[in-house]
Amino acid sequence: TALAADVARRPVRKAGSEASGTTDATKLRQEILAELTYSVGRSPETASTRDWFVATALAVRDRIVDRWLLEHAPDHARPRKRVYYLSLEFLIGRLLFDALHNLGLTDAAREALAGLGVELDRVREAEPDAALGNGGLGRLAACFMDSMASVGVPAFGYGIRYDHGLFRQGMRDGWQQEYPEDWLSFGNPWEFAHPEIDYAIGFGGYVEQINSGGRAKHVWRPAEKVDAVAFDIPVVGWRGKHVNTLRLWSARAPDPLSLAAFNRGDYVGALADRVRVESISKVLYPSDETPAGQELRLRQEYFFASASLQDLVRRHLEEHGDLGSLPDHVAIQLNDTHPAIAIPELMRILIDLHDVPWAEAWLITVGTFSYTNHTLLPEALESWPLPLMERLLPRHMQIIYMINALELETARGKRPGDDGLLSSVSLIDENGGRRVRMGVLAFIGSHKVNGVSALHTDLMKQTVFRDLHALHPDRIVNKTNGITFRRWLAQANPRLTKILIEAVGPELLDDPERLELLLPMADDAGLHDALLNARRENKVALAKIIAERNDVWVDPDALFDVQIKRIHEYKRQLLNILETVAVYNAIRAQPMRAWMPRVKIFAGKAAASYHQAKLIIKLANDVARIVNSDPTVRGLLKVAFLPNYNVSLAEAIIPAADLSEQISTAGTEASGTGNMKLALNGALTIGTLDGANVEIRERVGDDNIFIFGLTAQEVQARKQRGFNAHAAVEASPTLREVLDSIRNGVFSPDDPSRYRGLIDGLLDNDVFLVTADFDAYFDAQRSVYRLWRDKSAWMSASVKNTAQVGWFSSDRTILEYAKEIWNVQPSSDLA
Ligand code: B1H
Repeated sequence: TALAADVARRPVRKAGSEASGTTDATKLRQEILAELTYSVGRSPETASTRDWFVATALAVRDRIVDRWLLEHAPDHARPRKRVYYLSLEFLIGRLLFDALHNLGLTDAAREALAGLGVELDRVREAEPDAALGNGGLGRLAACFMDSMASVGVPAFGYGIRYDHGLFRQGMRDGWQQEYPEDWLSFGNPWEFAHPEIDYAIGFGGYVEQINSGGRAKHVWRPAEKVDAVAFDIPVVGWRGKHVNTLRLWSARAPDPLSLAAFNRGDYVGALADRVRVESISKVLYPSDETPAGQELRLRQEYFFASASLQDLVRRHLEEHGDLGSLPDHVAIQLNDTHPAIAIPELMRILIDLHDVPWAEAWLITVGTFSYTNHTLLPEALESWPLPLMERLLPRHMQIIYMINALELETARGKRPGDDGLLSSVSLIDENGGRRVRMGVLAFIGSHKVNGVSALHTDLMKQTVFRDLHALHPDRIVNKTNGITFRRWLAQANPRLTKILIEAVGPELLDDPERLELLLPMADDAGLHDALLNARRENKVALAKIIAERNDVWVDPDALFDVQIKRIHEYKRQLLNILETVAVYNAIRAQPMRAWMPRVKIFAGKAAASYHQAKLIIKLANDVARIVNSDPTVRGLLKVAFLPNYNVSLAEAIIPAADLSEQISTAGTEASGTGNMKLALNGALTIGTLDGANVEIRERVGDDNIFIFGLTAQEVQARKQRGFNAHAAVEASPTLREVLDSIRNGVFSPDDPSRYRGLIDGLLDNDVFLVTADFDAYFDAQRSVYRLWRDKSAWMSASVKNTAQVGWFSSDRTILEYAKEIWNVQPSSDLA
């Protein structure tokens, strides 16, 4: 176009100085064009949507970098205490709207691109969804990065730059198929490669004892070395006030190839070592709540923990000169036990490399580290076999034995003769092959240990860490999870956000607890209408996605009932499917009754090796096929399992949800964060008293949430008594009919015995008490219908949800960590 040609004729590399006086959109347009020309190497006429995305991202990145460099300039005021958030997962998703929104550039970017004939929303979708995480734990790390930059906590996130994130989920005949994910295949415009920032990471070998000036010194002689290379992504906070760094490590072989092998003509062999070494950062373990247990995973954990510690120790020494002051300037947060090997690694660095005596090194270590526990499920508690640890990390194993000996001595002093206590707090698990318990290591190496919801923290004290808690009664604290409202409200749901800002003012964007100002308007018919219209548009958009992906037509006026999360038996998607079948049976029994139209929406991935979870996906799809095509149902009940759940799909589903399914067996879901996102967007929760649901109920009030089922205590008691599913089924004709129909192949006519094992297993050993909670859940769903029928009552409850969950902002969570765990001052407090 003439316009594009005109602007392209005078591109500017840095428009900042030259374009003063022009509007933000004009300036941004010039910057985007300059990037398109000089960085992407394309003209506007030939640029693809992806090219436009890259150009836009680079232009926005430039704006972030200016602030970033300012803050990290060497002559900047004396550095404040920093937080290092160590996590094997950062589920960051797409970043363009994060950056635009936080910089206040969304409208300018829309206008800038429109002037070039390009649509911002299409550009947004050209960005790959960075899935460097499994689920809640990884998404929490991403929300925390946003909040730390927003409240002004100086921080680095440290993780791994996986070449391949969480697998892409496809469906074949309703069965999950895993395909490799390839987010980096077209480059990543947000990152800065720093090949010059690299650290050698050792593995294997042996430990030599040498005599140095009369003192025994240990020298680890690793057999293998891998280089960790830094890639930095700037993380800009709200209103661009502060920029932190997400530093991800990539593995690089010290020797790119074996020339000897190459010269022999062995081309594959020439590269073999490199491929083996670099496999460390190739792929994210898709395990979720079931630790992988493979050697490569342990290598990943040590690789990134060691690189991060070497990096932060170097920075600390440059700034402060001595390691004794480390806890004054550095707080390291361990996101679950996955990075816990950092504890003996810091001890090794202090003792072996800097000659710090043991006792002092231990004080420094405990003063620096803190640990977040995210699960109580026994199968998810990480432990490593001793022989593997001894082979891969011989020096760390010596240090772990020493830590253990000293800890047990202290325990013996406090509780003489209590052998049960000693074996429960020991770092070494002696039952069934000796293993190192990473939870114990993380606990005793930290000054604070936190759970992620009030209930979860209480249960931690009573169960997994009961004895450690008795020995260290001040160590466990609660930090209820949160979510970033910038992404999960403002970006994901602009229609709702607009209404809320009109109602309570734009200050909402700085302080979500202002949402409470909505309360007096909870019954306002005008507000209800506006909200209903916005929600309907969101539902139409989701209906379109469902039509495209599943070839299923759904009615936007039906109740959208959603369960979106990893597929796991404890999360009880099965319970939801059983209720779906019960409704189906009821419709078939009385086809002409006035059934309330409802859409059951499921999405989530199952770990590739988790057969039961994959069978549950298949069941959801089988039920969907039968129900959706049954003419007697007349479309009043629809079921859709949306494939490939990820952050972007969540952003489309959550604003369109009416009902949020949070139905885990009480005591199993540590917190949940999807529950917060859905309630914020006005969905009502149907849920158990589990995780953060408990605190959501406290805030929104019993009348505005559908709570059902056994409590955590009752679950414990039932299990102790020995729960009998047969009796529960006998007592519930509805449930019996449901189980019979599934078991007899009503939903799997092609393979009538497909679900026999599933149903018999449920009757034999109903680990997650699905049958025990069925009737209560079914009744709760009937209460949902009753309320849904009364539109204004429903909307009033919906407003009361949105209004009262502002507290679940991750800004609030981060301020609590800053004050009670890290002892850092956020800059929002300094002003
Ligand atoms: C959570 C995990 C997890 N808890 C092991 N534990 C993993 C465990 O790859 N692994 O080995 C991966 C992930 N993830 C989740 O954390 C909890 O289930 C949620 O309830 C909680 O909201 C979330 C954030 O705290």
